[in-house]
Amino acid sequence: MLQQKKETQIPLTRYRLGKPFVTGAVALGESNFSCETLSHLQVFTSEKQADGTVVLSRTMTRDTEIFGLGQTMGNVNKRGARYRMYAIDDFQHTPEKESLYGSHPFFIWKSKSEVFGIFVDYPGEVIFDVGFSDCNKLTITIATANLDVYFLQGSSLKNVTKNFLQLVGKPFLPPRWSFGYHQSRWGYVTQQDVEGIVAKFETHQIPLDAVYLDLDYMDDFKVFTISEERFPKFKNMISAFKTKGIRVAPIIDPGVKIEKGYEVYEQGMEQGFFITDKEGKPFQASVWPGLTHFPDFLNPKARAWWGSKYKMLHDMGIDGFWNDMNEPAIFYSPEGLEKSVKTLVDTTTKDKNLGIKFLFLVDEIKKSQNSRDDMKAMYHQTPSQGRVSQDLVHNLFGMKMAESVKEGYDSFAPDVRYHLLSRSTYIGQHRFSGMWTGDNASWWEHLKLNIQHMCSLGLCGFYYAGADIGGFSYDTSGELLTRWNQLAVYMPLFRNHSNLFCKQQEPWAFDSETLNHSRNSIRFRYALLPYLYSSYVEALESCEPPIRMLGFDFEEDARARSIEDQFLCGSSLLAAPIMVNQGRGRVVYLPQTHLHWNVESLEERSQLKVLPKGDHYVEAPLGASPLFLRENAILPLAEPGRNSDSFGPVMTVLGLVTDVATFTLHWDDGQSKSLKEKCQLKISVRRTKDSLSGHFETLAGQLKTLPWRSISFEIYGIDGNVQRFTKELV
Ligand code: MIG
Repeated sequence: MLQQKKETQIPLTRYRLGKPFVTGAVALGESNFSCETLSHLQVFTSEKQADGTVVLSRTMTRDTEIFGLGQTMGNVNKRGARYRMYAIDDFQHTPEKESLYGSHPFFIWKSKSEVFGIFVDYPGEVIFDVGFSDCNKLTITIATANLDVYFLQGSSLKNVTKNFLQLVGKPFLPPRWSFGYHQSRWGYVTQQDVEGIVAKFETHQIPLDAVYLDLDYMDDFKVFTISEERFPKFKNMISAFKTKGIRVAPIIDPGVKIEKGYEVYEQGMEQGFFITDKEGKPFQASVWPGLTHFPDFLNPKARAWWGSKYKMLHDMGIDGFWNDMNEPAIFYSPEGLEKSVKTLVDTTTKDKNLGIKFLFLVDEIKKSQNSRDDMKAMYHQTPSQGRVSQDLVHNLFGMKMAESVKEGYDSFAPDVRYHLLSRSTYIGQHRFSGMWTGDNASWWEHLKLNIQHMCSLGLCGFYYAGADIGGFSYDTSGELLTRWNQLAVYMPLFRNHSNLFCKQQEPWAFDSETLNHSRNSIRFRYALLPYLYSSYVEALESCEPPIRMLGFDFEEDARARSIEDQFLCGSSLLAAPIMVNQGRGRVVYLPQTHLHWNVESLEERSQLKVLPKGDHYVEAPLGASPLFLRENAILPLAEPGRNSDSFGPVMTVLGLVTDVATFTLHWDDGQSKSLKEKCQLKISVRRTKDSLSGHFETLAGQLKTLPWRSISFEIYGIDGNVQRFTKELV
């Protein structure tokens, strides 16, 4: 079924095999690219296997690097390992894990002679063997003969990424408060707990934008209910917080408790909105509330119904949510558990002397958790292909759940920007949802993973993302928290979260030194907020991820492309945080001249030094984190207040300028989609042989809507000397 060649605007081609499921990943209309059959794909050999799978393969040259694949373990350069796209709730993010919560089957092939992108749009299992089994071979195994493969031609990483975002759409813009500091913990059980936490931020004079509610705010884990016992004045709490500029984000779990009289259950049953089993009866499995049914987010009517449920929370003043357990996560299905128990009983009855068999039995019960058999036993009702097994569209569950929020808001609050984190994600979901990286651990290794995840996710379109600061599982130390805060100040999502079973990890939960370091980092975050927010807004246009690997900007520099423990934040900053216990310094590679600031606190800016391109050992005592500002770039720094709505009147502009540097500040009311009170201020600094000057120009809107009244320039020259001068804005 060869289609005729179309006038392509973007250098990309879709190669189709069979009748693929429409995932919704692609946002661009077909008329904008050419379409061919898979057999025409030239860069990869495609082969249909006897078992119905399709294998794409290609030999990698010695210099081939592979980037992308989103939320997977290991390096930013994905070569040398295997990855499996099949969303799973696995909280042990150890190096050998091939699947995590998200599925992002997009990568960029980069070698001396070629740069191109490949997106395998298939929502079931896809395995990428990137030089793992054969070190020179990239093999993609797709569990179907119905799929779309998009080939994106390009000339650079930047260019391929940009084209990819034309195809799958631009990321969403969350509200401004999404860029503030967020405190969370599974374990703020009562209203008093939550109020106590918020009060502590005031006592310790630490800015705060949001606090999260985990499972315990619900009545008996019933989604879209609120426990009157534990949160007797829920609504009052929300509005009291809101007057202080603090938002609340409750967790939303998809499992609906099977309970007569419970509204969500009754409505779902009445209208047939739940996922069904083989016989067509609602599928049952156990999650937090015990036995539950799962909404069928692939059915548009069910999705609309679920989306409308968020209105109850919106009406109370809540516009932030985190959709959890949406891989979907399953503790067990009665059938699955029965099978495991039977094996246990049978084996132990027959054999009283187990020996090595015991080791298999230890894992037997675990087999019923998140089992593939259960996914195969679940059925969606889809508009395009009727009844479809969950297993075949598995990776869409989280995306379609998030889409329900988007559709809900479109209908009941169309101009409101919501804050949304989703645990499970698929390509394209970034158009209407953010994400967090799930249950990491309080391990030093997960600091580096945080960077690697963010760099890989950015290439796949996920700009609004972040990891649990301090680590979700296990006890964290004050030092680990300090270093994590120093790293995460640059990430769009800046949230401290931990689980019920570990030590508390709020800024004050350790010693006074940790408290001071945390306060410094969080205040520094607020100083950066106008920069981060503006960079995010710019990124939506430029398609340059707000957090990216060095190789993205310095593509011709092989050394830069190999760096896994430094990253770029926006167009001005390079961060090289300390990521080892007791580390008091590190080697940093600079791909060009930078101004080095060992950030201790916002106010401490006396030791800044100009460093040339190359390797440097920089010291960083526990309270300090190495930051680098590019030559001919400037960094706006605000005076932090209580939250993302309160800043002091002076904006400092720090820079290393040898020629010209500009930065455009983007600001608006922070909450409307229509960007009310939008203002764009272009700030520039110019150095000539005998003068240095600062300028500003309003590109859009009115200066009076900005919180700033003057700009205080602090500009370094290549000789390391600084000049300071101030300009009034109004
Ligand atoms: O199985 O709601 O990733 O952030 O605190 C644990 C309790 C369920 C997993 C989420 C985590 C959340 C936790 N949830």
